[in-house]
Amino acid sequence: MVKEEVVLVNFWSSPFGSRVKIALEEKGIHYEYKEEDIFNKTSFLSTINPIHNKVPVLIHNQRFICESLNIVEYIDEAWTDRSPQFLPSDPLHRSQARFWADFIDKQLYEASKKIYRGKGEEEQVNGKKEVLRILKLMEGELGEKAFFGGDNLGFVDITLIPFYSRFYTWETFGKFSIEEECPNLVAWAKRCMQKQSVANSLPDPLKIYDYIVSFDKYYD
Ligand code: GSH
Repeated sequence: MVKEEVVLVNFWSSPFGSRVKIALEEKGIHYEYKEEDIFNKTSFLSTINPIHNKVPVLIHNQRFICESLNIVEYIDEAWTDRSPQFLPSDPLHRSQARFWADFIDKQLYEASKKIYRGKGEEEQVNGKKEVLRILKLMEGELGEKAFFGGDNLGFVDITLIPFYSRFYTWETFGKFSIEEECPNLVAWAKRCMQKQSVANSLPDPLKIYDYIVSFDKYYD
């Protein structure tokens, strides 16, 4: 059997890259990890992701797949014989999972940046309000389920959980407690962290905090 080439090109702090790591680990796919310094990008990155020039990028047998959610879907489909399936088979449930993943993707990161990069108190307070609104909506969507995917980690879980390692930074900058505001969501996050795939893929929250305070570029 010919050995498959699976390489993840990523930057250690990236919540987007963590999604890909979780997906690969959940399916038990062996991969090589290549760190790309996003402050000093290689020309290789522009070859494998010419449109966005960002990480993560997955290389699978010399094909380049970009954009984290697109990569997670690719992994689900390219290794469809491996469980678990991240997206449900029912078209309605599939579209709902994609809807929530898209919602998180479009809103959470941008809102959270205002908490630690906001210019002035007003923007910071707005960022905090927006983050809590999003997290509360997600808590409502989770309801009584163990995971967004039901009994197993699914597409929405993989999309959202990487941000858990940023909760400490948001809370410290914003002076609030996510656990007080969204206890069920934090219980869900702790449940996710019990999975090896998640625990192995998320950066240390204190390291993220130190990293974010250590520079003022609009990068993270
Ligand atoms: N929508 C992209 C995804 O989901 O993969 C976002 C990727 C992204 O923003 N990556 C950051 C990056 O490569 C690292 S967290 N930044 C470098 C840059 O913006 O030039």
